[in-house]
Amino acid sequence: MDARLEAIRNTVLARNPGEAEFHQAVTEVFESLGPVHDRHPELLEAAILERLCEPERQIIFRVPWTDDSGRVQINRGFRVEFNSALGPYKGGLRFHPSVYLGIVKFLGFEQIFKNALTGMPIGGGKGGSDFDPRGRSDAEVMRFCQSFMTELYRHIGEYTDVPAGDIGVGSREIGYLFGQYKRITNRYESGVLTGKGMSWGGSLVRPEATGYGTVIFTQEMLKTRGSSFDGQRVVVSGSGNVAINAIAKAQTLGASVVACSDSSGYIVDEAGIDVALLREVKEVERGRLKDYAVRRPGVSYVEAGSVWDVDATVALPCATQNELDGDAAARLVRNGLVAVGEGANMPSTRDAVSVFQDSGVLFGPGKAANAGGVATSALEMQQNASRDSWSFEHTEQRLTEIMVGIHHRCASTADEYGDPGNYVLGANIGGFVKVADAMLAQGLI
Ligand code: NDP
Ligand code: 2IT
Repeated sequence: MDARLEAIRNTVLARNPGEAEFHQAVTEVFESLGPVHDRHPELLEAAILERLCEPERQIIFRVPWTDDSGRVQINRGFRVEFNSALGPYKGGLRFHPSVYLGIVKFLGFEQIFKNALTGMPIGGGKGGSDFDPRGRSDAEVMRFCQSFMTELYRHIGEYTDVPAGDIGVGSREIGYLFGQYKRITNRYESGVLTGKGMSWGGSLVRPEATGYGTVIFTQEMLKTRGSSFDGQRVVVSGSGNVAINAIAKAQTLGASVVACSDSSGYIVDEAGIDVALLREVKEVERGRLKDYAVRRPGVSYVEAGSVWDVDATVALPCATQNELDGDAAARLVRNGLVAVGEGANMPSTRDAVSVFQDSGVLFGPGKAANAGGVATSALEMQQNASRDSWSFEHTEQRLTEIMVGIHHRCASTADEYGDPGNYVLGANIGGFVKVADAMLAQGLI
């Protein structure tokens, strides 16, 4: 890392002790930015990096609610409003027991660059709670969401901060959150949340967008080697919103998707995953992958274990951060891996990224490859602002153009900085330059 940047990075780490994931995300971005500061020393003068690493505002709040047995439960809520140089803060809410400030900040920090890469007018933010929705009734989830919004509503708004879903937050949770926002404010402010239901302001393609976009980005990478998804053997981690839609899209492009996982284990389905059955088990019944294996002949279920033990030519990690380490990366590479598209945020450890890059595997980092979700959220905001709704075909076309555009921006930036094919460098510099320009133009704020 450039010595000037390393000094700033060390100060950021010291100012934010114990936030390992935030440290990791900052370090990875800083490792790419030396050459930009050689060309633009004025960025150092204006302390752009120090400002970028300090969120504009961080909100931490108590979320009290009662469970079905009448017991009082207390969770912690977060919203980190990281950077508004390009537009209102935009980013999802994560409900998972592992959530703490370090995870919300890593996600919010990544979101700044991702959102810049989309070319849409959106700043970066993220939020969530350590609430675990697993095993909770609908009524409990609703009471939790209502309590969460009872604090959050004063901080968000169409022109201020626009949350959406992430792990543990899908259309059900967005519905309860929106209902409570409307009730407290007495405003039908569609653009305050994205990922809404289709009959009340949502956008077609938003549910599919992250998974579809990840596959479109990966297909663009494959094209640079004269290849495509057709005939690839694909392994996907996770079996939530991003994973299921990545599986569906990869299959329509001719790939054979043979494995996916949840936090309990993974399935191997050599005949190709049956997406309709997977949706039934995971989305309708909110069940476990084990149930899929029970219902479909010829499928094996491996309890615990790592889905990355299954050979693949294309890997799409779509579950969570740091789920794919250096050893798993080396094993995949030895067994014929050609490309990785990150549907999740920071799923590959720094060791894994090095293994992929050193061995010439096409590697699409999350902040580029999974930007289709937030980009389609911005399309939802556009439709809400004009009180319009677009067709599936039109919206999917827009998503495709945006993903092809992000790929182009990453590839051409990597070329410009003398490291062709390095999408990590391209994404970090491409996103950073846009945000830094806007911050310089807007003065010291
Ligand atoms: P979902 O909640 O729909 O699904 C998450 C999936 O990942 C589940 O299969 C879950 O398994 C698994 N998972 C979650 N946490 C862990 C863990 N700690 N260990 C192992 N498996 C885990 O979330 P999404 O599909 O929306 O999100 C997946 C990833 O994609 C996240 O990294 C998210 O930040 C990222 N992302 C999401 C976007 C979106 O639009 N939703 C946009 C861009 C990125 P289980 O059910 O067992 O918990
Ligand atoms: O990580 C992400 O980009 C998301 N969870 C989606 C954010 C959004 O505002 O749609």
